[in-house]
Amino acid sequence: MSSINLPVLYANDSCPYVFRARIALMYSGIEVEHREVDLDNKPPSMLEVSPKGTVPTLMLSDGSVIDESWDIVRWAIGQNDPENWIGENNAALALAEELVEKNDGEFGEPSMYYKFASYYPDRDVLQDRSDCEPFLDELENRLSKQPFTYGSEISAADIPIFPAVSGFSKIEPEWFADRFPNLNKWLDRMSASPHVQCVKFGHTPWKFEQAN
Ligand SMILES: N[C@@H](CCC(=O)N[C@@H](CS)C(=O)NCC(=O)O)C(=O)O
Repeated sequence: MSSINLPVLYANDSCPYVFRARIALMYSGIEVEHREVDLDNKPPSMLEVSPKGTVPTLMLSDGSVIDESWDIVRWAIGQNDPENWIGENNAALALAEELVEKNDGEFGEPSMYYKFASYYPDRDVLQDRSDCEPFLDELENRLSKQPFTYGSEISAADIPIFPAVSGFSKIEPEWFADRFPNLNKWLDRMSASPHVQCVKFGHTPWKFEQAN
C-alpha cells in the first residue's frame, strides 16, 4: 500500500506520550504512516525535522511538524471531533490542559523514578511514589463523583492522562486499586473503551536505511 501522502508519525510502542497521541489520531480518523523508532538509533529523517529527537513526532503532508504529544492531540481533535471531546465552550479541553501540565510535570518525574526504581538504587522509592499521590488524589476525587474526569462521558481530559496513569497502576496493582478505587475503575472503563482498544502495538522497527 502506498503511503506517499499520509502524515508520518515517528513513534515508539513503549512511550506513553506516543500512546496519548495515537488515541487522538485514531479518534479523529487521521491515518498515518507509523514509523517505529529505536530510541537508541533515531532515524536522521526524524532528527532533521525535529532535532530534539523525541517521539511522538508528526510530520504533516505539507511538511509542517508537530513534536509534542499534547499538541498532536489538540491538532487531531481540531481536525475532527465526532463525539465533542472538547466539551461545551471548550471546557473539557481547558481541564485537559490543566491535567496535562500536572501529568507531565509534578507527576511525570517522580512516576518515572518510581517506574524505573531498579535503575536508581540510591533513591527512596516510597518517597517517589508518595510524590505522585497528590495528582492521583485529585483524579480520585473527581472520579468519585463521575465516571470520567470531565463528566459522564469520555472527553479530551481523559485521553492525555490515561497512558501514564495506567502505566503507574501496573507497578503495584493491588496497592493502587486499594489506594485509588475510583481511579482504578476509570482505568478499567478507559481500557475497555473502543478509543483505547483500537490502538494496536507490536510494531517492528522502521528500517530507515532502506526506506530513505
Ligand atoms: N514532552 C514530550 C515528551 C516526549 C518524550 O519524552 N518521549 C520520550 C519517549 S517516552 C523520548 O522520545 N525520549 C527521547 C529519548 O529517549 O532519547 C511530548 O509530550 O511529546
